[in-house]
Amino acid sequence: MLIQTEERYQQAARSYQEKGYWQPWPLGQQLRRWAKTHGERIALVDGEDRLSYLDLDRRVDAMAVGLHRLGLRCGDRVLLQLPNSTAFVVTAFALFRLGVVPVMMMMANRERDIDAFCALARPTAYITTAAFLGYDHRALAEKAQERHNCLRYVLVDGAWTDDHGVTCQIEIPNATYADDGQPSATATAVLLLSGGTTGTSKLIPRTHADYAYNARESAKLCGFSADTVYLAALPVAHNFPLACPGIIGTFSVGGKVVLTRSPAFEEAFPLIERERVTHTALVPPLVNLWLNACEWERADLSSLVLLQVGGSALDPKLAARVGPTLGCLLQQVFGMAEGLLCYTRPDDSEATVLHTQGRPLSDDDEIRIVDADGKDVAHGEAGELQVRGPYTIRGYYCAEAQNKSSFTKDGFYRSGDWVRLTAEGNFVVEGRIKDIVNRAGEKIAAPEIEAMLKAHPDIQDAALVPLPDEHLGERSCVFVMAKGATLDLPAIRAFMLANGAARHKIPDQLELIDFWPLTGAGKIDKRKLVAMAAG
Ligand code: OOB
Repeated sequence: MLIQTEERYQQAARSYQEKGYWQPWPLGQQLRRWAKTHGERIALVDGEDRLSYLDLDRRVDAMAVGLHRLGLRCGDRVLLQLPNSTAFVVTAFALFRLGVVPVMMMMANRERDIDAFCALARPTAYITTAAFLGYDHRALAEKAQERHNCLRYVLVDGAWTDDHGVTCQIEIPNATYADDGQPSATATAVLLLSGGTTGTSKLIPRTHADYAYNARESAKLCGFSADTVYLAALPVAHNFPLACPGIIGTFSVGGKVVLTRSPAFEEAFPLIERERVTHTALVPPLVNLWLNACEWERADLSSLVLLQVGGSALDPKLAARVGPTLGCLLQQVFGMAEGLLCYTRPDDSEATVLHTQGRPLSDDDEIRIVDADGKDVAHGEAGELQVRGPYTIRGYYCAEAQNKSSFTKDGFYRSGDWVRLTAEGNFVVEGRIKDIVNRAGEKIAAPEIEAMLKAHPDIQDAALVPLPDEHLGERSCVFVMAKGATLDLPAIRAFMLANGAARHKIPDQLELIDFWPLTGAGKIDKRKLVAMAAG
């Protein structure tokens, strides 16, 4: 059975190569090719920093040589925790060039996530910045190093401090990386974080070839060209601004990437005006903030051509305000770090763009919509979306047991999303069957939080559910069966922070409960809990 699956995969891989989806160059090499073609054109703008394609390629070389001298080697994993910055882009591409695989951490990740990533990926280095938004990231990394002996190096703001306290810059100016020891294009390029549906973290291995295809094909679909100015407003460690088409897609066509530390309109609007931004990507709660800000902010946003919105459900009423307020096209994006991307097309009808989540990027995306028994539903009926294709993973990183439940025997990813197809073949996301809270596009795995809270001495049992929220789309509400003592939200917050939880995973609301409503199968009935919280 396993051999058959492997053979089928090899067959599919060959066809992706023959069709030109998977090119033979790893991402570090791709950047060299783009630098050759686009030379002096501006690739990256970060504040007053402006790098041409050639500048960027040189910086990436200088960083790759430095990291190599330090001892990082093809196949090693590292934790990468940097804000939207030139340093992120240079470091990520230097790692790609070396074949060192970054775990694309969010700035919000704290001890608990770090411990999970270290246990899974055994990273040799932690690359971070001294401080961000008032938080001491250097200390976070140094303490992680004390707990995990796999972490040989902590790199802070491009420098490394040795055992004698001597600090040296990593980049070796004017050095050229010889491109020996290069990764194969089908090797893993990055480990993306999974939204997660279980108690344990999962990492998503994307290969150089599939990720480059993901970005290039998205750029084509979105009409990106050398004239594109892409604002990376969402956190760039996320798949959406990184490769859908995002930074990598913009580079693939010779466009210009503009970085902003925060997606807040106060920072983004002046940049859009100054750099004449044409494309950007947001999650729905930010769209709401931007559109409201347009009512009083007098910024010139007339350069905008297309606003991509995805990550969580977009209210059609909000969607309808985008065109009239921003004067640009809207695109709905229904994607997942595991692979599959669905886009509405720039030439779709207004009804399609406002009311559907588009259709798959690739002709070779294989889609199934199935019922609870795994049988295909009739056309137009809702069911779980399963997918297999040229840029969708066939398994999580080192997670054999998980993979048995997250993938079908024939290699389809069970998305956990509940969808239906319209007559025109566009998806409508109706809901989901996975146990998460989608809080402003950030996915929170309910079992992870529940397990953490059950370790609290005053908590007998806990269940996390999503509640509709005007600002966040969904907020997290925890139902707790307490062991007598009075328990409140500040106590839960303090407990979770002390346990190294990321801030956004702390529940927004607490409900105390004396007995659980149960389903017929005897499980906690989360639908009932949602109804109870709604009053
Ligand atoms: C994006 O990726 P992830 O991995 O953070 O989350 C994926 C999940 C999907 O399975 C779905 O449950 C939800 O996020 N989702 C949406 C959605 N887009 C994503 N739910 C409703 N409507 C949408 N438009 O979120 C992501 C990755 C690449 C591009 C865009 C988003």
